[in-house]
This record gives sequence, C-alpha cells and structure tokens, in this order.
Amino acid sequence: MSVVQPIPARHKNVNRAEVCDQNFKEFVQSWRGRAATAGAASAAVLPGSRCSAQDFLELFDSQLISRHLDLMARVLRVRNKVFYTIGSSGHEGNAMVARLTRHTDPAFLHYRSGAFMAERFRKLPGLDPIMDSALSFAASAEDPASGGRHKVWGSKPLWVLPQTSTIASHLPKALGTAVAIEQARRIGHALPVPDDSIVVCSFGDASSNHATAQTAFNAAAWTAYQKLPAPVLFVCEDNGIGISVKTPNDWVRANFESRRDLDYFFADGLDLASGYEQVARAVHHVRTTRRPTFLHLRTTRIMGHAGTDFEIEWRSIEELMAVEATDPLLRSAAIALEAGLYAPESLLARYEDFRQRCFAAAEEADRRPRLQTLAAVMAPLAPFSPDKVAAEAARADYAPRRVAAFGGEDKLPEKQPPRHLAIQINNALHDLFAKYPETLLFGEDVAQKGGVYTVTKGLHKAFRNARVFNTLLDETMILGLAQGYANMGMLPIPEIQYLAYFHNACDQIRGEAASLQFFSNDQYRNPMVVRIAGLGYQRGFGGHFHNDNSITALRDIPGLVVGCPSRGDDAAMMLRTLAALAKVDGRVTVFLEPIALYMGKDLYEAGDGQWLTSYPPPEQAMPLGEARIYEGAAHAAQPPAADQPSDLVIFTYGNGVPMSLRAARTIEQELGWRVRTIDLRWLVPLNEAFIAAQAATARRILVVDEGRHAAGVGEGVITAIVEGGHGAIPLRRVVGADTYTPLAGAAFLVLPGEADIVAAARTLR
Ligand SMILES: Cc1ncc(C[n+]2csc(CCOP(=O)(O)OP(=O)(O)O)c2C)c(N)n1
Ligand SMILES: [Mg+2]
Repeated sequence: MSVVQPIPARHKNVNRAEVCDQNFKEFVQSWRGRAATAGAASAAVLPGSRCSAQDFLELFDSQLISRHLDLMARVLRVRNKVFYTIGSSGHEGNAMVARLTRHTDPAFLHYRSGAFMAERFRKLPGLDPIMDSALSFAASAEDPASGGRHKVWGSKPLWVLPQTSTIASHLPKALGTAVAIEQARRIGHALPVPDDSIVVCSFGDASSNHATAQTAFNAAAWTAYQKLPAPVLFVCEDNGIGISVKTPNDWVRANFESRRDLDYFFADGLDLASGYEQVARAVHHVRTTRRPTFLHLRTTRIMGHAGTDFEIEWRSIEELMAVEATDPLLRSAAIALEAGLYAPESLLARYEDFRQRCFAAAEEADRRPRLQTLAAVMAPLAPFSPDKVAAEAARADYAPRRVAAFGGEDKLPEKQPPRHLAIQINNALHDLFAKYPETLLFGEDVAQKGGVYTVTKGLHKAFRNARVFNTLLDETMILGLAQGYANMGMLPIPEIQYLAYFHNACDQIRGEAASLQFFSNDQYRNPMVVRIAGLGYQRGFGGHFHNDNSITALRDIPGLVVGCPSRGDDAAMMLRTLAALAKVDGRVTVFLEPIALYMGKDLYEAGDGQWLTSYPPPEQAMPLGEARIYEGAAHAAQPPAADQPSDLVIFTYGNGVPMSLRAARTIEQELGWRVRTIDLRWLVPLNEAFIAAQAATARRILVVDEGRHAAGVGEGVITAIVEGGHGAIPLRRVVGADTYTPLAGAAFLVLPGEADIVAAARTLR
C-alpha cells in the first residue's frame, strides 16, 4: 500500500524562485555524505571524465552565477530595478558548451544562456560576468552588450552576437556564419576569427519545430550532403516544454537522431559528471569534421518560463516538485560534496557570496544612467557618414582589377555605347566585384544561367563558384547566408528572385539583419546589398507573383535603405552608393530592380533609344536621398529650377518615371503646362525635406505610385508634402489598386497607366 506523503506547506509557495532557492540550501545543509578535507579532491573529480576538479569548480561557479542572476531578477523586477525575468534556471549545463568551445567561436545563443555566458567570460581576462549582465538586466546605457536597448546575451570581445527574442530566427545566420568561415579561404579573405572556428547556436526544444529552424537544419544537411563544410554546432536545450506546451516525449531525439547529414549527439545537461565528456565529443566532432552537428542537451526548466509565468496556476504541485527535483544545481552540489571539493558550509558560503555579488551589481547598475533621449536610443540604428560614404562610392583606385574584369581597357563599359538597365546593372556588379574582392553574389539561378533576366550573366564565369553561386531554393536561407558572410567581414549581394518571395523571408531582414546594429550598440554590423527584382508591368511574364508591387514590407524596417533605379546610369551609381553604405556604415541595403524596365530602350516612340544610358565612370556615384529631376518632357535632366514654379510637379519612381515623362509630354501639349517630373530614386528613407522643397515650387502635384493604394510609397510622399506645409496645393495620387495582380492584360487594370496620369492632371485644371 502506498502512502501519500503530505506536501509540506513551504512547497506550496507560489513563488517558485524562493522554493528553488530554499531547496538548494536545504539540500546542502542536510548533506550527510563525506566531509571535505583539504586537498581531498583528486584531479579527476569525475571518474572516466576529462573534467578536472578545476573544470568542475569553475563550471559550478558559472552555474551559481547564472542562478543568482535569475533569483536577483525576480526580486528586483518588482522594484523596477531590472526589467527582464526570462531566466536560465535548469539550463545551467550549457556552461559546458562554453567551456569546451573558444571565445572566438561565434555564438548565437538561446535566451537561457546565463551559465554559458558566465563561463565564456572566463576566457578573457578583465571581464566581469556579473556586472556586465546586471547592466543588461537593468537596461543601463552602460550595458556593454546593447547599450541598454534590450536584455540580450551578447559580447563583442567574446564573439557572442546578440539575438532578438524571435525564436529560431538566428539559426539561418548561424549556419551562414559557419559556411562563411569555410568559404573565406576559397576567396582569400582574412577572417576575423581563427580559420578552424566553429559556430555555436543554441535554442529550445519547442523552437526546433519552427520553420526557420527547420530551414537551417535542412540547409545544413543539404550542404554536408554535397561534402561541403558547415561547422555549426546546433545545441538544442531540451527542457521538454515551450511556455506551457509540452514537447511530446522523446520527440527531439526521435526527430533528429537519424537525420541524414546532421550528426546527432546527446549530452546530459543536468549532470556535469556525464555531460562534460558528451559535450566534448560533439564539439570535437564538429571542429574536426567541419560537419553540421546537432547536440541534444538535456535540460529542465525551473522557476517557470519567466517571472510572469505562475506555473502553479496551470500545473499540479506534484509535477512542479518533480521538475524542481531535477535541478542541475542540486546535482552539481552533490558531486562537489561527494568529491570533497566543498564542505556544506563552504558551499553555502559560496552560494551566498554569489547572491550578494549579484544583488550588489544590480543595485550598482540601477544607479548607472539609462537611455535618456530618443537620439541616444536611435544612434546605432542607422549610422550615416555622408562624406565617407560619398568618397567610398566614388573611389576608383582599382583600375587594373576592373580592366581585368571587363577583359581589356577598350572593353570598359564607359567606353561602350549607351545600353539598357539590365546591362548596366550587370556592368556595375562586375565593377563591384573588381572593387571589393570580398564580394559574393548568390541566390536562385544566378550562376551559370545568369539569373532569370540575365542580369548576373558572366559573373560566374569571371569570378567562379567561390564568389558567384546558386543557393538552395529558400529565401530565408539566402538571407541567413548573407548575414553569415557579413558577420565574417565579407560583402554579400544576395538576390531575391522576385519581390513576392521576399515576403516569406522578410523576418531575416526585419527582425534580424536590420536590427543587429541596434541591439549590439553598433558593435556588430552585417552590411549587405540585397538585390530584389520586382514591381509590375511585365509583358513577358505575367501574374501576381512575378509582378508584385508591394514595397510596404520594406518601408517600415528601421534603418533599412531602399533604392529603386529607373534607368541604367542611375542603377550603376546607386549600386556604388549602396555598397559604400554597407562598407562604411555597416548598413543593410536593398536594391529594388524594376523588372519591366530591364530591357527598356525607348521612351516616347519605338526605336527612339531614349531610355538607353551611358555607363557612368567609376568615380561617379549618387548621394543617398538625391532624386533626379526632369524639367519638361524632355529626356535630358536639367538642374532644378528651385524658385521657378512649375504648373505641375510629378513625384514618382521606378516604372512611373518613363510613364510620367510620356504623360508629361501629353499634358504639356494638351494643357500647356510646364511639368517637372521627379524620380525619387531612394524610397527608404524618403527625402522628406527635398520633397517638401519641391512641393513649395509646385502649382499642382501628382504622386504617381505604381505600388499599392494602402501603405504605398505615395502615402509617404503626400505626408512629406503636407507636413512640409504644402497641403493646400491641389494634389492627386495615381496609384495601384489594393488587389493581387491578375494575369495578362487585366494586370493593367490594377496598375496606374499613362492615361490615368493625364486624366488625373486634367482634374487639377
Ligand atoms: C517566432 C516566435 N513565436 C513565438 C514566440 C513566443 N515564445 C517565446 S519563447 C516560446 C517558447 C519556446 O520554447 P523552447 O524553444 O522550448 O524554449 P524554452 O523557453 O523552453 O527554453 C514562445 C512560444 C517567439 N518568441 N517567437
Ligand atoms: Mg523548451
């Protein structure tokens, strides 16, 4: 007959942090095993393991630091001194992964990485894990990781790139970084970390199911399957639960143990005695074989998902107590006491000492300044050094390399007759490859085929596989790779084949790449130029997904730069500036290519060749935010007549530019107006001051926006006009409809056309 033990009142305590704290103290106090004698600890504390007494003691210290940071956060959160309570309790075994890797192995970490960090902090002298963490918990402006922008696990000297809280979103870039480490050698690029580095990437069991995680596992295996190296250690910290949803029993093992080309290892993260050797084996495997490796690390979760998670409200007390009994700190205490490394009193003293240090650090952090101004908050978001960018964009000191790239002095593109957009983009890409030996271009079909529209033709032949290559068909991974290459100091130019297919991978730019400078206080940068072919009006290839005109998803990404050229010379000069923005200020930039203009040669009449342009020599670039102004319907640009009012000013971009110029000619003829057409060229950020200044000299305004009615670029233009004080000027918008684009001729019903522009002008008479 089983006897049901009554649950002691203390264990019913709602505050599980207090319970866990008390459990540890009671466990140690009531220890009745062998007492410590000085020097009793043998070198090998853990028989059969390489974990020496020193290894163990330091790991245990890291575990205790992590635990006391958690306990401190629970207490001081309610006093508004710290602002984050997602903890690491139960996951402290991840300290082993830190100990067995190097501080130069780039790490992308799960949010339960307190012990990993405490351990990695040992690898460099002069760093203080407790104070640095406390500053981050306190959102202090002196937080060395993020400057007070978020509680992140991050460190510049320790190669821990801070992560946002979107689960699994860091896996693609972790794999990308691993691939980049190996690829650097092939292009002769000097890495910022040792050549035999590996990448550490940790996440939870529930997160392992996420599409973004699966995409990285698949791409890792796809890489290894082709015998290409990808030294990434995926560490799945399996605590059996995600907030309140239990992971099916043994699911992680079942799902990953025999995946082809993703090598599986298990380690017990609850027990340093057995876990150390197991982790060591996995780390050794990835370091020596350079194969993607999945380390299934057993953990548990105590004290709930976060301080706001009152588990006792949705789980039985018996279950909670059973989980708390697996606390890895109890196991570490047992090992320490058994091995004679501590006497109970000395262990308790050490435990209390860490508590005191964590609280003292947090109190001190609370006295340090926090972010006080909007300018301070935003400072690292979008650094911009216009003079340096302009100088870099126009730097042309690589003449021999460009002569080689183009196949001879007489083949230089500026010496050729005027050409169309696709050719000039192609030329500009060749130029960038010559200018920056660390440039890589990749995406779907970009290599031998030269892209769906031949825009990248010849690059693969000229620069070979190591720099121009096809990826697997996965936009999330294309952008993850880009971040990886950028992390390793290269200049990635990923291609997204169609704008519609950016949207399914948008988070890699929105949540990840564009946020890195912000959340690392500009200590980490992942510069890139993302080429996206898009917009409507294609006659050759119809339907919505080849004619997606939604720029909305790009417009509100903080810090992003988006340029959209309408003609070949602008494209070349814009690309130089985008690359310079990436190189100088670390910016994430997008080059939005209007597909329907790729091959366009004529402006007014068939055969007039007025949309062909000469290739600008390499010392010409286009400042960020500078528009092109067309006075009158004529093709040639003229300097702006700033103080001379125009009867009509048309603000537009992309396909809207040649359309508006044609419409302007009709309007001039029909209404006798003087028309100024403005190609904005830079869509994000919009140059609001310039727009307002142009509006100031307009009698009437049209905004021709081929994007959608809702949230399109035109909304930003009108806002700039109105906020600039020019809302009284008669204004119309000619804009796409809020619909998907249909196939064939019906597409032109939803997109604004030349006749619509003329008709809108007539209404302003
Ligand atoms: C993409 C995304 N969806 C949902 C969330 C909200 N969320 C935060 S943590 C979490 C559970 C994660 O569980 P697991 O991966 O097992 O990690 P654990 O917290 O257990 O360590 C969820 C759903 C999120 N952060 N990101
Ligand atoms: Mg979990």
